[in-house]
Amino acid sequence: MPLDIGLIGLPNVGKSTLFNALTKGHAEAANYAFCTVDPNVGIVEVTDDRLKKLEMLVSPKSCVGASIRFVDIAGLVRGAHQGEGLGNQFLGHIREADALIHVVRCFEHGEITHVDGSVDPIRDIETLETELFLADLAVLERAVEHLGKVVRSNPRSTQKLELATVEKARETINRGHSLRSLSLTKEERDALKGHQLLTIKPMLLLANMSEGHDSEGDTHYHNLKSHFGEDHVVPVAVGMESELNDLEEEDRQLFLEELGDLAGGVDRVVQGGYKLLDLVTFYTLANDKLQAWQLPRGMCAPQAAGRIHSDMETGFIRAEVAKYTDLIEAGDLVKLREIGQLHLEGKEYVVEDGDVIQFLFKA
Ligand SMILES: Nc1nc2c(ncn2[C@@H]2O[C@H](COP(=O)(O)OP(=O)(O)OP(=O)(O)O)[C@@H](O)[C@H]2O)c(=O)[nH]1
Ligand SMILES: [Mg+2]
Repeated sequence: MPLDIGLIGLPNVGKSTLFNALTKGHAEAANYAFCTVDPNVGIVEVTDDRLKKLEMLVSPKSCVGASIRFVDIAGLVRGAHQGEGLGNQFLGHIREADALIHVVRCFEHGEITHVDGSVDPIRDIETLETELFLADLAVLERAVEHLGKVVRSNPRSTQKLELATVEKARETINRGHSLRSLSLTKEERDALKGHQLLTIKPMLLLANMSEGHDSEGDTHYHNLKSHFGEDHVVPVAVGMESELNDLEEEDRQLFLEELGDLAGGVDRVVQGGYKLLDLVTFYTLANDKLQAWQLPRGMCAPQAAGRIHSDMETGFIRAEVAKYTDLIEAGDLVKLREIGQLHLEGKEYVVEDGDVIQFLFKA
């Protein structure tokens, strides 16, 4: 199951251009609002140096990287939660996303229309966040009403915790805070899962920068960083990044030099997503197939096995774990076993970034 990331933002800010840069695709991107109507979906394999080194070491028959599914939706406008623009119905397309990338226009360009007439990233973020808040509020109001009836008719209902949690969430939104800011127990988090709320999703801000600008000297980017914190904002010259895909190698190098510290934007988006979601990567080698997988940090070996197949989680017996650096140093798994660095781990083992794991499970 790839990681699922939804691209959101006001109309005409560069979401589809970013989608094309990420997926090397050709979704329509043009200078008018609501250019995108049907969502674009693309799956991208994550570039991973460790996977390349492991592949060279073990020469498997096949090698599969971890992947991310990007969904590019229509621009949202003020009133989207009430069905303005195309927004409302399209919010549905990102309800299942694991995380959101909010594309914010920082680039100045007289000919590219801005729906609100000027470039003002902080205002734009507030406009969009308000729509997400109101969309969540509508879902929560309905849930409180429905669950309230269920619990009143059966005071011993198992949905009591769910009602208390949706009430708590509604209160948070009413106080003007996103659900991201709410600290929840695992049970409460599970209780909210089915409601597919939007402001609970981790969100990365992507500052779409003017080309030829060094990011540090850009006032819009600077404001965003000081307002939201450096880790939450990734600067990318989206227009230039999308053009890179169509260039010959020599021109590419020239282009990258011109991009200066903004180069490598697409990789930074992926890295930013991993950091935001606090993911680790682990590797498996089975049936001559080397594969990379993503897992939220802190998860145990059976849950890692569950990423591959649910039967492997339920039937989990133990895991044989090699540390990436040990394996590269030793040269192969047989040698690693000989020197006692292949570790047998049980159900409680917390998977670490870079682990190469073989699972033993009851079929
Ligand atoms: N100068 C400049 N233009 C850009 C940049 N990114 C996108 N554009 C242009 O802005 C216009 C809108 O880009 P899209 O990618 O279609 O925007 P969108 O957010 O998908 O728009 P909707 O689908 O209408 O919501 C296009 O003409 C792009 O070429 C950028 O970084 N710099
Ligand atoms: Mg678009």
